[in-house]
Amino acid sequence: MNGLWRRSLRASLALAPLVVLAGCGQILDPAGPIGADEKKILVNSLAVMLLIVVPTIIATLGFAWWFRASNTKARYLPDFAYSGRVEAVVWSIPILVILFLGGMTWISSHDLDPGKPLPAKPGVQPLTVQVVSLDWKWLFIYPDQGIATVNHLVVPAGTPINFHITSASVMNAFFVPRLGSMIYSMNGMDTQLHLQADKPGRYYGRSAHFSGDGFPGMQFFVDAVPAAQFGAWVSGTKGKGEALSAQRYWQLAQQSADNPPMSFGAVQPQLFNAVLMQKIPPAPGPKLGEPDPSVRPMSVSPVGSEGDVR
Ligand SMILES: [Cu+2]
Repeated sequence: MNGLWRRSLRASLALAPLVVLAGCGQILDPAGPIGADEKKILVNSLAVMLLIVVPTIIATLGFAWWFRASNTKARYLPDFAYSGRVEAVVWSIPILVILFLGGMTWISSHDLDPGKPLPAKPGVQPLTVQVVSLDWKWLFIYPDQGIATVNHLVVPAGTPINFHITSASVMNAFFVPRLGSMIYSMNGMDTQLHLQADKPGRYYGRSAHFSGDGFPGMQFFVDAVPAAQFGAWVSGTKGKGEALSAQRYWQLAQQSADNPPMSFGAVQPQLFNAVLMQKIPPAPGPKLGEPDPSVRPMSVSPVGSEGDVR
């Protein structure tokens, strides 16, 4: 038992840096204005809280040392019951911190409202991307360009991107850590999010809300490229390969896991609205209580054996 405990402790210690690198490392290395502002809030609120935590820890150690039994210079007050001055310090500092953190949250929540468009530099046209979370992949529709991709997003760097996000099935969360602002995708709802990548680069994105069997594979890359290269990518994709008709969309919406990136050279107009208004019926979603064998082979222990939780 001791050995097992020590082994699992060692395993979790070994994994800790990986967890930090995978999640927080990306958030602490923002690549756009929203991500940068969110990092600033994170660091500022940490600093405000440390302003309380550090003096409290020092004072605790200091008091314990000063009022030790062998210190004859410390005043001994066995009947001490109340001090107005101590009460004032103990209550006023937390109240100030709450006011300060609350004020910071109020201001930044309005500043970073996901529905608020980002300012575009003169001559830069913001890009609209419609996002649909399917079982279990991301569909990105470029309505103005008339193309679509799956599990791969190409955007021009330095250009504000207006995302319209919905889900064809259960709830998911759209999250590109280095660009900022995780936001939910929900069936029948048009969630808006405005992000921008400042520099060309490849940024990791994923679903951040568990949505069933194929959830681990709901990952994608955002390739931010110079504006000219984006134009070339659009014309290289447009009119080539498959078209995303309503029928093809219905096929795509069926459950499948670990989908490689793909693109469509044409998209049926108003497809996003048809999904949103549920003119196309919602995708199946995870089945409760039974693993879906169509998703991928899964090792399922026979009913009644160890590990069966029903
Ligand atoms: Cu949640």
